Amino acid sequence: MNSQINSANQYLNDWLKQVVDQVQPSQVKWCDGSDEEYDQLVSDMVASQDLMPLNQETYPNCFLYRSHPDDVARSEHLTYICTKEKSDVGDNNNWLSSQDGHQRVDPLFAGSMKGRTMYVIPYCMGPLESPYAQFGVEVTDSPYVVVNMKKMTTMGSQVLEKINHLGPKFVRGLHCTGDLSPNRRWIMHFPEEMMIKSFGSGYGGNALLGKKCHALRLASYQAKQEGWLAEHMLIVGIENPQGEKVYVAAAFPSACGKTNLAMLIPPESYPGWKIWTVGDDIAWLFPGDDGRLWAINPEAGFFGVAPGTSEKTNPHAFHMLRKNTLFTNVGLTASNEPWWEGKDKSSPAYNWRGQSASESTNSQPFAHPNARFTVSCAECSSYEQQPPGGVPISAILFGSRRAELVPLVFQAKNWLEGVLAGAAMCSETTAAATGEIGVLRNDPMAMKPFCGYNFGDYWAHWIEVGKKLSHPPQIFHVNWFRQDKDGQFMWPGFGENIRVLEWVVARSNNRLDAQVSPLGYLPIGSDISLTGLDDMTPEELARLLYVDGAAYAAHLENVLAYFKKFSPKTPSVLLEACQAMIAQLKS
Ligand code: GTP
Ligand code: SPV
Ligand code: MN
Repeated sequence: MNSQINSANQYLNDWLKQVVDQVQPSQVKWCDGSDEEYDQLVSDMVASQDLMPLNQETYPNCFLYRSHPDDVARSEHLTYICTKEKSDVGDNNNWLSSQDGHQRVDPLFAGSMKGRTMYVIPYCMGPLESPYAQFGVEVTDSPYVVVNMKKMTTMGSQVLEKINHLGPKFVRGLHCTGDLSPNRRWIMHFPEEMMIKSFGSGYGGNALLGKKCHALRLASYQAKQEGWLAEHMLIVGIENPQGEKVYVAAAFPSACGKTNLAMLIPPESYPGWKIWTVGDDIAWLFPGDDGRLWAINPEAGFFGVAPGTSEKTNPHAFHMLRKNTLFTNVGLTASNEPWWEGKDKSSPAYNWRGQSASESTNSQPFAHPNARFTVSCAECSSYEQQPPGGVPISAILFGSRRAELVPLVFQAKNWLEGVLAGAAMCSETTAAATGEIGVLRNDPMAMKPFCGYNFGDYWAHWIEVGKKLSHPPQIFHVNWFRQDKDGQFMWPGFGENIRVLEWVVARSNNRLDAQVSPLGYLPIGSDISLTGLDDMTPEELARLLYVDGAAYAAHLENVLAYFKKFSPKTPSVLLEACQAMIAQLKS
């Protein structure tokens, strides 16, 4: 077996030989990333009934994967960052010493691929020719992981060619499916060793190691050392009717609207406006020599939430899903088409576990709430091929899912108050992670599950990055999810979010006045256009923009207590900015 470990990178060979000795696969397969390889894996998985072909007339080259019912979302409580010092990692993460981390998982990997094929996936995060690209090798026994990585990253022979010349500078990711018991599941990160060991889950963020494990947890750690940021952000280009385009990055927690905003189609009342999709989940942000902040999307595909995706809410996504798409945990119609809540007028015949409508319990959704689609960026009609050097960011949005309190939009007065707005984010939990849904928790910068180091150091790093920018992006906070007394969303959201983006762009270009408030700048009511939004009155808009000073101050008191948990690492300027804002809100 070891004779097959013959790359031109000795560091890679040494690690792979160790892995082979540990997991004892029956064969090793180097993934070349070709379409033929993908097709072969898909047909093997269809033969073994791990994948199900969907209706090939209406959904050509689309397949359904049903995961184990206990393996449907990220497992945050089983996710660890392992370092020498606990204080490097902070209370925002589960920590083990590196030694203990290895000791906990290594016995599970022993002999874990006996009788199975070990796939070696050389992958690249970011455009292959980008100076910002980062490389990794994922070893897995899951063909589902291989076919997903093919869509989500650049992978295969051309990447190995690059890794051959990298020496030790690539991430080593070891993944094994195991028996999928949550009792034998760990997602361990070793940032000091550029290593990930993931055992016992086949699900997206736990198993596609290029995504959250590498491009956020390890990358954020590396970015701190090197002076850049790895963030849970979408990237869009916003083009106005005059043809001017600005780029915006936005951090919303999982299942809080990144994919939807990234593919927004403006309503008819916004002729000439167009949104270009650069990325929908992760952004790497670099201070440029010109004092601006430059962004790349390290991913090559979308791993998006299916429920709620419709012709009306997200037409770009709805159409790109009609071919070449892998679906995970959606329901099925009688004609073998994928089905999810909020899709269209069709009815489901089977739920995500394959039970027929009569067998499935009433009131249970037919698609799992975290059912996903995997599709290459190239399939999206609004996708903009990114330049290797990235795109310049004019505005950053932080957004949370808040039924109450948080206004539709406000603009921070400066970088520091923008960092405060991001760090103060609280959001209701969603089905993207296992655990209770709808629980309000602190989720600074939408990075609670993804920051690979101590939040105190992270906020300090954000402040430092701002100091390098002579032309920093303006920072905004948005909330699409405010509800009225009857629990209805007050803001129509989706395509109508362009109305807020229009204000964001105008403010970023210094083209519009605003009201000054303790929170920052608020729109003058009529500056958020309601043209064509027939069922919304200016009074309703005013309610969406209303800030209850006392209640907001109380929220920030809680935030302040949260910040202090990370002291002495929490920057004192952040604490002071928070205290000053509380005082202003109260007066
Ligand atoms: P992850 O992939 O988990 O990081 O999620 P995401 O942030 O990309 O969220 P996504 O865009 O997939 O949206 C998640 C859910 O929120 C879907 O069910 C959407 O239909 C819903 N949603 C997205 N945008 C809006 C909006 O503007 N208003 C409302 N009410 N719901 C929205
Ligand atoms: C998220 O949960 O934020 C996702 C899906 O984008 S996963 O890849 O599982 O992290
Ligand atoms: Mn995400």
